[in-house]
Parts: sequence; C-alpha cells; structure tokens
Amino acid sequence: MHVKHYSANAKPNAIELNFLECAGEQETLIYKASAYDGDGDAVMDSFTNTDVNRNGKVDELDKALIRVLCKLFLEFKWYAHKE
Ligand SMILES: [Ca+2]
Ligand SMILES: [Ca+2]
Repeated sequence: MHVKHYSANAKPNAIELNFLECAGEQETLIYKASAYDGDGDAVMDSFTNTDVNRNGKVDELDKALIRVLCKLFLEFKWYAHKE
C-alpha cells in the first residue's frame, strides 16, 4: 500500500493497494486497487471497482473496505512525507 500521487499542497491524493501472495521468496501480485481524492480534502472518495473481499462481486462493501484501509493508512501516516 503506497501513495501514488501527491497533490500540489503535498497531501496524498491517490493511494494504490497491491495485494500480494508470498510463497517463500516469491511475491505474486494477485490484484490491485486504487483510491483517489477528487476534491483535495485528503479523504479518498473514489475507488476502483475491485473485489477486495474476494466474494465474487464488486459492490459498495468493497469500496467501503478500501475506504477504511485508506483512512487507517493515512492516519498511521504510513507514507513518506513530502514537505
Ligand atoms: Ca476527498
Ligand atoms: Ca466483493
């Protein structure tokens, strides 16, 4: 999970989530999702249509899960700060 793009005021406005499967030393990218902050308030408000909970359908629950992950990610400040 990482910040993909920063806005002009150095706030993260795109976050990419890569879901990897690890077998020994090998990492395989299973799927990825992205979240974007369209209005610049540092809260992600649009999301890719990704079945993050792997239940076979893409719905509001998937978006809610991505939203929660991004919110926690930002609260932990789990990213490099650009000053
Ligand atoms: Ca926003
Ligand atoms: Ca789903």
